[in-house]
Amino acid sequence: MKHLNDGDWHHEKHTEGYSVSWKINDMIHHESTPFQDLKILDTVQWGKALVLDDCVQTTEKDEFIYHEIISHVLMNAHPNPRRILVVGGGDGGVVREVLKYDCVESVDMVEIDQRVIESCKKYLPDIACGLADSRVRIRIMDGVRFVKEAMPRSYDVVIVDSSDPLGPAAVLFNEHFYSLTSRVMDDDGMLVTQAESPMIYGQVFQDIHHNIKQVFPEVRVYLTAIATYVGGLWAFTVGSKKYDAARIMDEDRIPAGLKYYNKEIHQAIFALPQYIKDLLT
Ligand code: AG3
Repeated sequence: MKHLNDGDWHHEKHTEGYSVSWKINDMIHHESTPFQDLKILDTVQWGKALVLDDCVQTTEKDEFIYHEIISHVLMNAHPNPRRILVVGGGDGGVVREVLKYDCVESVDMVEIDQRVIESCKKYLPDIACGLADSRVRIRIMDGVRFVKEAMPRSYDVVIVDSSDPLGPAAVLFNEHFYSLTSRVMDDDGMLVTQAESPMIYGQVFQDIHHNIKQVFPEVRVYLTAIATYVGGLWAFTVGSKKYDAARIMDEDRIPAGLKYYNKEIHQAIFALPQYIKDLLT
C-alpha cells in the first residue's frame, strides 16, 4: 500500500483541453495487469474507485446510477430475460443488478482481466457481491472469442459493460463484435452497451450507433447523468431484434429497493436533446 500525502490528486484527462481531478486519501492498490494499469483509489469525494488505465470506472458513491441504468432498462423491456450475458463488467456491478430478478436462470460474465475481478472482490465487495451467486458463471477470456464460440440463440439479454474503446475494450465496439453477438442472442434478444459521452466523445458515440444499426433492426439510445464520468450525460445504445427498449413489459417485475431506476426514469431517459438526435441522423 502506498500512502499518499494530503494534497495528492488523480488527474483524468479527457481531451487536450479538459481533465477532471480527484483528490485522493490513499492509493489502496496498484498493479500492472497483463492488460492494463489497475488502481483502487480511496477518493475524498466519491469513496473507493476502480481506475483502469487512469480512467475512473466506478466509485462507491455513484456506482448505483450506472449499474442500475445499464442493467434494469433491458431487464424490464424484454418479456422474459432468463439467460443473461455480461461482457466486461469485471467489478460485478451489473451481475449484482440482474440477479435481482427471479426470472434470471443464468448469468455468464466474460471478462478479459481476472485481476479486475479479484481486486474488486477484495476492495469493492459491495459491488462485487453477486459474483459468488450460484447462477453466475465467470469466463476469463476475450469477449470476441467468447461470442464466436458460444451456442447460437443462447442469450435473451446481453449487457456490454466495457471501458472506453482504447486498450482491451476497443474490439467490443465494432460491427464485427455486434454481429457475432447477435448470433448468440435469441430471436427476440436485446443488447445494450455503454456508449460514452455524446459531447466529449461524439465520434465514438456516433460510430457505436452506426455499427449497432448495421446489425439490429431496432436501435435506441438513452441517456443518464453519471456524476463521475466526464461530468455530463452518458449514453447507452440498445440493439434489439424485436422489442422496443423504451417500453416496459411488466411494471410489477421491477425489483424493490433500487436507488435510481424506476418506471418514470425508464420513460424519461429515451427523450433525446436535439443536438444528440442530430448526431444520429
Ligand atoms: N464502464 C464504463 C466506464 C467508462 C468510463 N469512461 C470515462 N470516464 N471516460 C464502467 C465499468 C463499471 N462496471
